[in-house]
Amino acid sequence: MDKNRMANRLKLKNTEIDDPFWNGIISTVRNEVIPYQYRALKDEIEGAEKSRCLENFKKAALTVEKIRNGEETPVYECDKWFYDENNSEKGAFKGWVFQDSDLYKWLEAVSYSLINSPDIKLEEKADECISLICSAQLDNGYLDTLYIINDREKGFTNLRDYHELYCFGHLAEAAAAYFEATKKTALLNAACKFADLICDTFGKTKCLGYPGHEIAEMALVRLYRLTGERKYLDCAKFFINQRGAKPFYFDSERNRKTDGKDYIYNQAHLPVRQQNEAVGHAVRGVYLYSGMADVARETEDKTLFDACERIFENIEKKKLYITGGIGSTSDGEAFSFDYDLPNDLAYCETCASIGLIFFAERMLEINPCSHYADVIERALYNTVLSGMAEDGKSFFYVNPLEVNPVACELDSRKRHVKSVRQKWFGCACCPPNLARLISSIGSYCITENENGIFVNQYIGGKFACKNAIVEIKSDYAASGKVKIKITPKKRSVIHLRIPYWCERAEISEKYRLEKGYAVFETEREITVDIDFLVSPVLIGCSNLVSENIGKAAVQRGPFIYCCEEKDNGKNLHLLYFNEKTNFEYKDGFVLADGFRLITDSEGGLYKKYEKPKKEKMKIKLIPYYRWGNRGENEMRVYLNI
Ligand code: FUB
Ligand code: ZN
Repeated sequence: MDKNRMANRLKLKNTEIDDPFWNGIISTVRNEVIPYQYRALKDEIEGAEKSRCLENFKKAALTVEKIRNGEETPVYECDKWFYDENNSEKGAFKGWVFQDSDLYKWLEAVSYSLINSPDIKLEEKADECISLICSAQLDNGYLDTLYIINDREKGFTNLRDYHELYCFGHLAEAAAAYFEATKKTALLNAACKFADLICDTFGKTKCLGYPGHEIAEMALVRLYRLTGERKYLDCAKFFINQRGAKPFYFDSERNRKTDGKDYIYNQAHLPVRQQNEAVGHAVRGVYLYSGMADVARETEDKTLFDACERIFENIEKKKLYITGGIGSTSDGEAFSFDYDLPNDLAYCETCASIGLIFFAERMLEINPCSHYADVIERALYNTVLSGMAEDGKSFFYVNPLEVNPVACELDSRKRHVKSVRQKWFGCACCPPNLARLISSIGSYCITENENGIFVNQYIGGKFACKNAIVEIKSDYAASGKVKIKITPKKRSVIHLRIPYWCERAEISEKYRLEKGYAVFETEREITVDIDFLVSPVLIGCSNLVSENIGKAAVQRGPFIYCCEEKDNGKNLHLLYFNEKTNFEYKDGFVLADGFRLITDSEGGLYKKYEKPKKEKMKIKLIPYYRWGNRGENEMRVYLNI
């Protein structure tokens, strides 16, 4: 860990995005997704699964009022992950145990949106929600509507499953963001009060537990950075160091003794410094690894950082889909074994790719190397964007690379795969996560340190770094052309990422190559013209991925392409690329030379082998993130070759 090389992302308020590709997406999130999610939280969307989120906060606020008035409050069971009319009483908590986090994520997205686009009405709505949240907090700082409504005695008794530390993490993230956006302190005070209680509850001589679903670790570091309260960092470190310690805490809290294998799901099977591989529930994993990277940086803990590097390498080299998706199996929404990357059964939760971006961004800041930013780009332009419809009104939770609507309906192994985006989900973790990432995308473009700046994502806009103003005019998404004006305040080393897909880059300034960046120094204002020559290419996959032998995909710039039934007819498995294909690029589509096998069902299911008959065709491909916007149909990323 070289402190001199470490860099920081810019604060969102110092960035102003203006980009032909991203403007539309950001305004869809601001004008459609954020208001839509507010209505979803209030259960106002017809035909969508109920959220019950605000309803729970109201019930909790009422309970708190009763407690303060010395009135009796009912006790309900706290023994499930999900509560509805059928399995719980009327006055009890409803929804998933982590339902509170949806409101926190919405508030975080709102905060980022307010930073770049002030909106008094939206801020008023957020303030109302915040005052509701504050009125649902117990006097000792505890804040989780499930336990406040159902049974306060049970708080912190099922850390493995029931998510109160996860909800705290999202509360803290939202609180820090809302403070940064508005300087208002109500939510931050609530988060700190809960954080103080957590610090008083957990520790070497106190409760030895840690979160079953990680995020509190990185949230505590964020609170520490904002408030300077050292105990928040110490608590994050404690949680990380306790994971996998024996006796397993998750055993102790349920009075049993196991070999800990089950805790792979929670990344708690081994102490984190002994972990070499990304395992278990994918979102949990990348949130933990992000927290580990934060703590490693703040405490200069090399062994912890080494574990982060090993795990990142394992993901990047063996567990990452071409689309930037992670988590190959629906069994536990989890990472699978190395090179197990099925296309049709893939889980690839939108949240998992978002979490991967958090992890990669932290690694990039600690050790600026372009491959971290490459992973961010891969996840962002493909799986993350695919999580939302172009109109911002429906969402994917699971992002497979191959879909046949009939199979989704009839094959129970594919029940998790939806062939059209959904209006909302009872378990609605992904849409608000997507909203908070897209609304804060400005802070993922550039990192800086004392010596210079690193341009990591070529998104257009104006960026006020400490030692330079950087203005980017970008047509990166469409043509790979970018113009960057840099006005330094002192001599600065400029690093421009050469994207992983770029075979030939033309950069108007003379540069040397260093860790994947084109590097040069300047002390005067300069304008650099960049042309990352973009053309469609066929991409092969390691033959250790058994699924993709004899197959290829198409990539153009940062986008992975896919083939849809709408453009190519049914039975996409019959299509072959011509390996010597020419490509045409027209109106956002790529056209490739290929063949279609002529269907041969007449002779029955089995017959003497004959060379298959093919007919030539032009295969039409659309960027993966845009699939499923024209009705239900088959889709494939990899085709035969
Ligand atoms: O458990 C909370 C969230 O719900 C997870 O992060 C998602 O994977 C979904 O299971
Ligand atoms: Zn999710």
